[in-house]
Amino acid sequence: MKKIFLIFSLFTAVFVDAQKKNFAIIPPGSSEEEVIHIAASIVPSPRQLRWQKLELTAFFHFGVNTFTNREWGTGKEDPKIFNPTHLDTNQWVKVAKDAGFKQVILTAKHHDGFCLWPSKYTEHSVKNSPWKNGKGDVVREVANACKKQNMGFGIYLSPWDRNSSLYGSGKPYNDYFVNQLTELLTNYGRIDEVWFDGANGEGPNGKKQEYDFGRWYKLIRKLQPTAVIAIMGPDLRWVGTETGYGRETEWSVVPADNLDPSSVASNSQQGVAFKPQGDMRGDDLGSRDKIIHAKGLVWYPAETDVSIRPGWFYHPEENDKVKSPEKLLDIYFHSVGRNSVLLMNIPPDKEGLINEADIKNLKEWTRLRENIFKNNLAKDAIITSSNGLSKQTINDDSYSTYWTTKGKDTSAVIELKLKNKSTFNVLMLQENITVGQRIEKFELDYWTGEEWKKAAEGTTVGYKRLLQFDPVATNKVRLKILSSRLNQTISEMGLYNDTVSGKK
Ligand code: FUL
Repeated sequence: MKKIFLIFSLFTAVFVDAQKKNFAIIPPGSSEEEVIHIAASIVPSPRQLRWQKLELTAFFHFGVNTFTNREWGTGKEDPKIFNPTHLDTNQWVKVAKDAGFKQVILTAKHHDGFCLWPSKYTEHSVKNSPWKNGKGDVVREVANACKKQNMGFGIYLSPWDRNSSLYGSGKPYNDYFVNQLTELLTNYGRIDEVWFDGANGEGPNGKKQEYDFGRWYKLIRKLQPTAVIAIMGPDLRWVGTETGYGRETEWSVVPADNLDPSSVASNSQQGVAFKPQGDMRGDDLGSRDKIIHAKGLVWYPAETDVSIRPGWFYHPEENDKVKSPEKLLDIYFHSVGRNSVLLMNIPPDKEGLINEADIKNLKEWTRLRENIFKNNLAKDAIITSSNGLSKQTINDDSYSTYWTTKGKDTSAVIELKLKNKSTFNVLMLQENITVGQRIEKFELDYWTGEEWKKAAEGTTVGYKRLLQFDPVATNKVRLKILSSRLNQTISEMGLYNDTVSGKK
């Protein structure tokens, strides 16, 4: 009997797992409640989940602009200007790793069309530069440094190419782009992220280039199936600003009305059934109001990009304008702490090194973060919950174990009796997104000795939510989950004392 039960459970687990998808087409005539339940059951694809857990990724903008002191090159640069004197990609990757970044993305080709690798398909590249007598390959050096230091590696390949005479010609340019993409996806080992930005200028013939995104996505899925495709891609969306600040209410499930059933059937194995559409910059992309009339829904999480300096490329006159450690900390709270991954740009200088000014601020930022988050005051708390299961897992330091409630319970109270009376001003919450993103409204209360008082309140949680509030001193708190789309999960909960930021 036990055996039969086990086989049945395994079958159900596999069956239920097979149902878990990162998109859904809403059956016509679905009730509001049915739509909300479908939304709550959409989960990230394995590649999206891996990416979300990175939390911090770094951008390296480097190329001819580094030498011309521009932000956007014209494509008419002489390749001979590219000549870093002390290029050391191990230093770049080490600086990023020491600051807690888990992956880096290199601008293999920016809008100027200059390739940091010796592409066979253009003369506008490192092969015609004096650097290493034209025998160098920056893409290879960064890829190797990442392998050596166990870091993820991604490429930025600008669709807009101001150098190529084919730009604006339609298919011939798309062929050229596919050739370059193929070089990058086949010659450098594992690629973890491919970043396409949206800039699309005029070609030399005055025509606009129509990008064949569908063809590019299929190529990436074929050659690098574990890579996420970002921004102008189906896996990650741009948060909508370049400030480093994400949305207060950040849903990873958003409407996708262009999910067409026939392309879902033929393309979903490759994960390219969804093509981004519309403006994703509003304040609210995924609330009930936004999704109840959707024809389709998709897991499409936000990536928050920002530069540590005013520009994306290195400019010597900005050495004293590197963002301060306190500013970087504020950005961390409002990006990683708002259900997003932070992609921070740290541009190498003309020598081919990360500048001391950036290193100094990154080091201090890292020290501040470590100081705040090393001591979880909820660690040894005694936990009780009104209606929850596995409550002891919310402070066990393991993301995969989680507290949850039964099917229809969409509100709950979790009480924590702390080991000692403590002072804190930061709450950290994590939902287990392998189950879905569900929490819509929560509140943190603390016990004054006589009564419960509200310390903070929030809306979405998602992979990670950090909330800052006025310091409270107490030995008892309660987390009230006031509204959720289905039974909610909490993987981890933390309470911390931040003496740097103050109230936000
Ligand atoms: C934008 C580009 O135009 C900027 O130069 C930079 O690369 C940024 C990350 O994306 O679209």
